[in-house]
Amino acid sequence: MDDLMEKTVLSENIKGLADSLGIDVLGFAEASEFEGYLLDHSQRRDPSLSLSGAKTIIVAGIYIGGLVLPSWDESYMARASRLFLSGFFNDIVKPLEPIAALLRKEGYTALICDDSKNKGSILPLKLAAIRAGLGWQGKNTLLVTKKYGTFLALGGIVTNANLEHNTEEETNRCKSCEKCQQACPLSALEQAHVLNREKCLSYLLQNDDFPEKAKPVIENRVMDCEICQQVCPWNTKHIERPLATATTTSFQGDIPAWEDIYGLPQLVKLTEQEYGEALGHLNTGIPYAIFHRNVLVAMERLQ
Ligand code: B12
Repeated sequence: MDDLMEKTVLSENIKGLADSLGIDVLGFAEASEFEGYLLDHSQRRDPSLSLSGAKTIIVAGIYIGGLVLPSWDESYMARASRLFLSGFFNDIVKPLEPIAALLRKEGYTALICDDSKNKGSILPLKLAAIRAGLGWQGKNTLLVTKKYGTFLALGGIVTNANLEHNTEEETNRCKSCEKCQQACPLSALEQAHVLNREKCLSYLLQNDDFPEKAKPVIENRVMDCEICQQVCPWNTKHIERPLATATTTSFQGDIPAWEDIYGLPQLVKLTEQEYGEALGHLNTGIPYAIFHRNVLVAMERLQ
């Protein structure tokens, strides 16, 4: 097989495999552009993610729009983001393993971006997704797609296989809309497309210092904030009527159990060990002390 043919066949095989794995979107970005970025071995970067010799970044997205806790608008229920509930908090790993295995079987390298294991080894997935043609960057900084809005968890594989790279990026369709910027209660998006993370509630909920001024806006959120996604017009249809996809369907089977766990009175009683048993499979890396602190803050308004 000549090189061109091999590239087409392998690209198609990967897309077919992704479909069968329940991956909702997949694209190929040229790797060279990311090289300087990833070879910067500052404290935040992991040398094992070095892009030397890499030709493609495969970017995958899994729709998480249907992952909503039942009755989370009730005061006693905790609220957590779709991303938190999805199990792909840092990035998608498990569903990408068969694709990495296929690449390796064909003699190529394949490194799955796994920030939960390699703390700080960051492949900029939103940018890679845009280069791979999956969507555009919203003013809330997130990847927005016509079909799934912002409700996609992303993951990536760095490989030396030369696949069919996307050449045309999506048009940015945010136009003059500033709803996400206006809705953020802590003004974390004052500048469009730039997140001031010290002001982002999702960030504050993951860190040691929780400022007093953030308390009135936490409401029943114990993990992550979705305000800038809830107001996004591209998400309206998903909030009203989420699509049924492989991930949504498999999650829905578990809902009664989730409802038992996610009441604030139940959450506050979890010991560190029980927290690991109940929520460890979500693989968020959020320490128990921080989770427990969030539950206590969320409960302050119930008193
Ligand atoms: C750490 C992290 C956070 C942190 C800090 C984010 C930050 N910007 O500092 C916090 C906790 C705040 C956070 C919050 C959220 N996150 Co987050 N986060 C990540 C994670 C793990 C790493 C991102 C990161 O720190 N990057 C470093 C920053 C600085 O990089 P960056 O924003 O991509 O920008 C850099 C590049 O663009 C680069 N760059 C700029 N120009 C160029 C040009 C070239 C050529 C190159 C190579 C690079 C480059 O420079 C920038 C600065 O270094 C990613 C997963 C991943 N691997 O990407 C998820 C991720 C970005 N998060 C995600 C989500 C969903 C969220 C939340 C919405 C959570 C929620 N509530 O559901 C909120 C977002 C709020 C918001 N409006 O952004 C999703 C995004 C999905 C999507 N549709 O876009 C991701 C991809 C995780 C996932 N599993 O899907 N997150």
